[in-house]
Order: sequence, then structure tokens, then C-alpha cells
Amino acid sequence: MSSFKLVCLGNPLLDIQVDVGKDYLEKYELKDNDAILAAEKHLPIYKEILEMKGVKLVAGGAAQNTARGAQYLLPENSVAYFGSVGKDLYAEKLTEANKSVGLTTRYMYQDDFATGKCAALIYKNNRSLVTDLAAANHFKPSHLQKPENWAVVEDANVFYIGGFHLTVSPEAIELLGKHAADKNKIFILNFSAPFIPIAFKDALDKVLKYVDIVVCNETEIASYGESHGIESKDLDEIAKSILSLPKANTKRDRVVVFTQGTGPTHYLTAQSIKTYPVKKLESDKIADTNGAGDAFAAGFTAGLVEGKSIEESIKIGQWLASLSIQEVGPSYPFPKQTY
Ligand code: 26A
Repeated sequence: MSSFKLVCLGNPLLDIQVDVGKDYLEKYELKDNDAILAAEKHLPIYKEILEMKGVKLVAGGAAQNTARGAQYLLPENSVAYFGSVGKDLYAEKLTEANKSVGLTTRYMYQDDFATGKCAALIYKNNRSLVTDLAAANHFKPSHLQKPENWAVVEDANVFYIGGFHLTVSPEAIELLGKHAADKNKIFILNFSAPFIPIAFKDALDKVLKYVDIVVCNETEIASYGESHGIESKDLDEIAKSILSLPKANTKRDRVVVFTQGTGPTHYLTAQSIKTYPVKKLESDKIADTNGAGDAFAAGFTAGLVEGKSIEESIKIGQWLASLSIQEVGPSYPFPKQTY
């Protein structure tokens, strides 16, 4: 049996992606760059956009995008992805997209719920994501504990968790976090969206002690600062407060890496702050920015899996993000590019 080096956990979603006008976002009171859980009032969106011109179905789910991107760069059978789906066409589409890069899925299948979907509403260079989790909301830690799955967990040496999964099963995240801490394995958490540190503050605070590497963007770290009563608006200061939180695995120091769109990526340790400029793409090369952050995380995580330094891994992350935003949706180019 092959042993996967990287295990990812998240919410598998199919993205229904379409270009919309500002008026459509306003109709549903959506920000032009955000990710939210669908409320009752958002549910008509899915039917409406399926009828719009140019609509596309693409594999999504933030951590699944990262898992696909990491496998895209790594040797065969390096990455296994866990999440929950229905027994339907959407799940088949996701499995197909994962297979195309060689990503192994260990889905938990739900009889009574459909595969989750995300309306990816593209407006200029921004994306507004509205998610109906459906089956993804029913992932259970017991799935990880099945002997054939736990064997995969035990073989891995890096874990990547989508913060979005805090809305589903913080228990599953804790289970993996404890394992990683006990075995001194790398445990990475992406904050995923500004609402996570606010609406899921308690769940986030509970798992942070297991986290070696926080990956997030500028709006997510700012929202962490606001929800955690940090007075400073300086993003480095907020990152420092995350660095100073208690840690289960004392053999590794925590680090924080945050991206800022085309602004420089910051990498903080307790000792230093380093910044890495982003090479700006000409705007006519950008297809859309849906999944840019996931692609950054993918390149970054793949670098770490290969034993590269954080600095080098950040550069791989920036490179993969620039490739992904030249594709439609959270995808990667074929023929395969190498760093
Ligand atoms: C719980 N929520 C809201 C979500 C998501 C999500 N993935 C997991 N859980 N909301 C949006 N996404 C995904 O984010 C990707 C872009 O970063 C979308 O499916 C999209 O592919």
C-alpha cells in the first residue's frame, strides 16, 4: 500500500461559477470579495445562476483545491483528501477532477444528502462565494477512525486543514491535531474566510493549540484581530498575538504566513518578520481569482512536504497561485508546469 505524505480535510463542494454584475451581488446583499454560508434568502441563487450565460461547473471546496494543487506538484500518491459528499453526479465530477491530478479521495458518502455546492459569483477580479454545505456538513470523526483511514493518517507527516471545516466537525480537526502533536508532525490550518474567526471563534481557539502553521489572508487575519479584542490594526501585531498562544507540540514553534492579494506575503516567527513581494500578472492574463488563496496554500504545503524551507515554500505558493488565476476556477494548468 502506498503511503500518503499529506492528509487534507475539508468540505468537498462543486463550484457553480458565473460572472455577475454588481446589481446581482446587491440583490442578495453580498460583498464582492467574501465567502459565506448560504442563508435561506440565498437559496434561489443556485437555480438562477445555472440558467445564466457562461455558467461553469468546476471542482471546488477550499481544502480540496489545495489538496489537488499539492498533488499536482508532488510525486504520485502523495496526498489523500477527506470530506463528505452525496451519492450523486456532483460527487462523480469531483472525484473525476481529483483523479485528473492523481489526488486520492477518501470521501464519507451520505445517503440522505446531496453533494455541497458553492455559488462562485465573479465580479471583476473579485469573487463572492455562497456555500450550501449539504452532505459536506455531515462529516464525522468516526470516518477518520475507520482502520483503513486511520492507517493513512498514521502514515502521513503533514496535515492541512481548511478552517472552513470548523463549521462542520471541530472534533475531526482536534482528532488530527492531537495525533500530529503527539507524533511531532506538521499541522497547518488555513483560516479560510473572515467569518471563521468571528462566528466560529470558540472552535478556532480550541484547535489553535495544535496548529504549527497558520495560513490566511489579510482580511482573515484582520477579522481575527477584531474578534479577539486585539487593539492594533497592524496585521503583523495580530500575527504576533497568534504566535504567542499556547501550543500542544512544544517541539515546533508556531509560524504565521499571510497573503495580501498582490501585496507582499508576510512570514512571522517569534524572532522575525519577513516579507515576499508578489509578481503582478498583467490583468488580461487573469481568468479569475477564485481559488488563488487555495493554490498559494497548495504550493506552500507541497514545498513543506518536500522538506523545503518556509521561504522557498512561500515562493512556490506564489508561483502556483499565479498559475491558478490564469485558469477558470480553482484549477491548475495542463500540461503540467513545474516550479
Ligand atoms: C463552509 N464554507 C463556506 C466553505 C466554502 C468553501 N470551501 C469549504 N467550505 N465556501 C467557499 N468554499 C470554496 O472556496 C474555494 C475558493 O477558495 C469554494 O468551493 C471555492 O472553490
